Amino acid sequence: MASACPRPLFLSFPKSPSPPPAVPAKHHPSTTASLSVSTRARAASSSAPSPSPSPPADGVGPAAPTRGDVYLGRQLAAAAAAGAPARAPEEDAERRRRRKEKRKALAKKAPSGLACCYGCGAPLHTGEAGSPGHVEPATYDLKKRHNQLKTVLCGRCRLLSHGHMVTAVGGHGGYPGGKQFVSAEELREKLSYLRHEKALIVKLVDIVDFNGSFLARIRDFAGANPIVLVITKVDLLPRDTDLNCIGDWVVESVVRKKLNVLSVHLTSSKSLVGITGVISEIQQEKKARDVYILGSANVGKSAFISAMLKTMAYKDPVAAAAQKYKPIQSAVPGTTLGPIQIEAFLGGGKLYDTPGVHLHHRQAAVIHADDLPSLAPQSRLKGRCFPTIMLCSG
Ligand SMILES: Nc1nc2c(ncn2[C@@H]2O[C@H](COP(=O)(O)OP(=O)(O)O)[C@@H](O)[C@H]2O)c(=O)[nH]1
Ligand SMILES: [Mg+2]
Repeated sequence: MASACPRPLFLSFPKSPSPPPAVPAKHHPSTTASLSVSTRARAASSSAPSPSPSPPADGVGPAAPTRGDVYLGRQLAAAAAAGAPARAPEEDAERRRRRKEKRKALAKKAPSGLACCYGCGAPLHTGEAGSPGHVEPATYDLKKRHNQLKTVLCGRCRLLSHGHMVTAVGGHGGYPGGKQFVSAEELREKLSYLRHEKALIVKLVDIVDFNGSFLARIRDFAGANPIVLVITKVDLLPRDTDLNCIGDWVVESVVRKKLNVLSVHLTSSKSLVGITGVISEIQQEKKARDVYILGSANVGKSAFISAMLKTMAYKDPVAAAAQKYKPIQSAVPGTTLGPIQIEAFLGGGKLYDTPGVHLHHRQAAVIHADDLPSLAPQSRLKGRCFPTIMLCSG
């Protein structure tokens, strides 16, 4: 598949409805089909079984309807014609339940008026010192007076930006060590509104730990929204790696995992490889929707946003301005604690950095935060070939 593509680092899925490994979400063939079926079904239900068609009033014989029957029949027919509730009560209850669930999920989206730290997305406060979002009262008051709360970095983010490892997320999928202010489950909940939004999802996967960081149940977060798959940190692959082969392998893996994506990109936020390709794909597919960068913790979401803004800043003054207040990136997972809205596009739609999803099987869940930076690869990995021992029978 990769060899058929014009660009080596951008693997687009076939946009035909033939039995492709992954069907382009923008065509949504299955969605369209089900929509037309349900429309037809509704039309049929409103027209067809008009309740007890009234027999001719001038019928004769013993089976002739009484005047009362005729009256009742007419009343029912009139009610059906006026669009009286044709749905079963269970169907109504189900609809109501779904609408309530959607309203509840959307309420979890942080209100736009709430001031959050631009580094981690935690709401700003002057309460418990050391907790995410904490700011000195004097600074808070001054910035609030000048309407500049959007430019405030919380105390924890200041430490993180100077290389300190400050943990904040605990529990199942979080990691041990330090004070844990938020649980991994609470962070996951913060993303639950997303499946009800109309958005373009950019899903990030770390090439150094592809299966571990893949975030298997992405549709739980993304709903039916289209997904662009971005593989990060390719600068860490051994020097002679054939990226076309890696691309083929990624596409095969995605097909095996039964995930529908628009395209696959191999990128590095450090060397900026492949970033331009993702930007043009996003610009083409976002269609005035918001763009959400999703992925498990530490795959490089905040670094990817920085790389995007840096690349876009050459042409886009809005992206250039957004560069000043970028989300913090750090080797400690759980840096980003709430969706961070970034004004990055000239033509409408916002870019969102999101809290990483913590997975209990990743090394961060068992290794102390202080030891994590020494385990994170800093330079290219070196390939090793081990001799294989052939066992001959007989
Ligand atoms: N070598 C390399 N490191 C990266 C890249 N992207 C991110 N990182 C590092 O991975 C760690 C996690 O990055 P971050 O953006 O904070 O991850 P997030 O939790 O997904 O937002 C940081 O130490 C980054 O410097 C990349 O493309 N190449
Ligand atoms: Mg982050």
